[in-house]
Amino acid sequence: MTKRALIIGITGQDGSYLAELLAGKLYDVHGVIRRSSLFNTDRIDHMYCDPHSQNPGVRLHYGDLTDASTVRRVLEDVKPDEVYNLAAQSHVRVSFDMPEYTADVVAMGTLRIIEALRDHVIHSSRAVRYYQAGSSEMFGSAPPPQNEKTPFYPRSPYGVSKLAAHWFSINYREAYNLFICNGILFNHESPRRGETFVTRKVTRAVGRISQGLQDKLYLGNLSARRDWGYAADYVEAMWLMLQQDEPDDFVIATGETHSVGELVELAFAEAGLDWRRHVVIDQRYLRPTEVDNLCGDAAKATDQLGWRPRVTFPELITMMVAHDCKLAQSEQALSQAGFITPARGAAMAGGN
Ligand code: NAP
Ligand code: G4F
Repeated sequence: MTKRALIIGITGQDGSYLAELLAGKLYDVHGVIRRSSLFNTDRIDHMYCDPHSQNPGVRLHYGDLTDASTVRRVLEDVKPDEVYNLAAQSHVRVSFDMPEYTADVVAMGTLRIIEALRDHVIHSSRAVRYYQAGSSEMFGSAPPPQNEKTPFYPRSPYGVSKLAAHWFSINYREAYNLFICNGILFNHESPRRGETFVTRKVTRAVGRISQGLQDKLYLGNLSARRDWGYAADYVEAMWLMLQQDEPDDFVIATGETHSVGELVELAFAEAGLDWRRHVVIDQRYLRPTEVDNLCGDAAKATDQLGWRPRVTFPELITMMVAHDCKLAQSEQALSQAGFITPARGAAMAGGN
């Protein structure tokens, strides 16, 4: 029997890798996308086919987590076996600028989905499994190593909202006997990472600096430490959680921590550049409250799911720098041919 999955947040970094993973396992993959004035499907375009063709590939439905009625309708139309909620205003710094919106999407949005799920399961008598994308930001200032038993102490509107979503999910699992799993994922990156998260901001800058498209890179706190893994490894853990006999919550991490400064040094060295000549500290990228040190202990996931990360931190940075050097070469060629103006340079150097 073909399984059907609904990925909410399919256009994001993780959504795109998860869609590939599930399509590879012959799932019928559906995703929710937001209406936008420009196409926002770059990360999944390679999987999308004309709906009129024989094999429609990934199927997309308009929806938004701020709109309960569409969430409900998509669930009823698709009738999925598995639902993955990866949708979020996922930028921590931006959550300080847009706290109410962040809480609406991240916390209330989750509640809207699981409320709809609760009714759908009752009315359809179908068993539906649900994955909730939790975050190591929920640990905030709890000292490392952090695991499933570590008390939470979030430090941003994003972290607080993710924690509300986490507890809503646990409450619905216990109250209504729903199959709901919380993944507590530490930072995971890739060449598809959004360009304003620090790893990608750095590797994009390395590529552009090496092509002469940019000279400076403006960053905030170089001392913060993160446990960085590879996104494609992490989506496998999401799927594994939903294949277990009982729903549960799992930390997913590499168990290794590095500072932003180490990341910068490694990425610039990869392209033969001296970071000290290019990196400028700009106060605007500091956060009102910072999460200083994240390092996860994923022993439970290894024991119970058989999951472990494959790609190491240096391999991840090499992969991202190589990708972004190629991207910068194309940008340079297109700009020299007069097809584009590299005006995004300023935004690239400074965005969040
Ligand atoms: P991402 O690249 O920012 O993708 C977020 C996705 O959510 C995009 O598809 C986005 O659509 C969608 N979205 C945003 N607001 C929405 C709304 N109101 N209604 C419906 N969809 C909405 O994030 P990611 O890195 O893939 O992360 C996936 C999930 O894991 C997120 O919930 C994130 O908070 C969480 N997480 C991420 C990490 C990490 O290190 N990557 C770690 C822990 C937890 P558009 O493309 O239209 O913007
Ligand atoms: O790359 P970041 O923006 O990721 P952050 O805040 O850790 O959040 C990411 O990981 C979470 C999991 O722990 C996810 F839940 C969340 O959705 C997101 O994917 O920042 C990492 C560190 C921070 O300490 C930040 O202060 O890098 C520091 N940093 C220093 N300069 C910067 C910059 N971060 C950004 N984005 N931009 C800078 O210029």
